[in-house]
Amino acid sequence: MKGSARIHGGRGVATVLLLLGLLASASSALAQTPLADGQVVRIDQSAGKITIKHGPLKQFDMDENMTMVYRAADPAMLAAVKPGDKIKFAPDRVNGQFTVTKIERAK
Ligand SMILES: [Cu+2]
Repeated sequence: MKGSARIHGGRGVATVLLLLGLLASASSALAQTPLADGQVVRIDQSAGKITIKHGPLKQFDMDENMTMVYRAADPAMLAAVKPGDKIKFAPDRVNGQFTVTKIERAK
């Protein structure tokens, strides 16, 4: 039938998985920002702050490479990384403060 949305083979499966993934991330408020690449410069665990060197983050009008301090949404997550580590992190703005809501070591 003309105009019907027929799903073909593997591509259709990939599309469905992609949609499921989008739905899953949409349901989690913290997953709205994609993970950015960065490198840990400094960690101040007692203050719950981490200094990260990272590339442009257009969503925050950061147009070039920079090194800046982020608040950790949960100071405990700073224990998983150390200065020099390459990381993937989720930057967000919480109450006007740049905040990292997720950090993982880049593989
Ligand atoms: Cu920045």
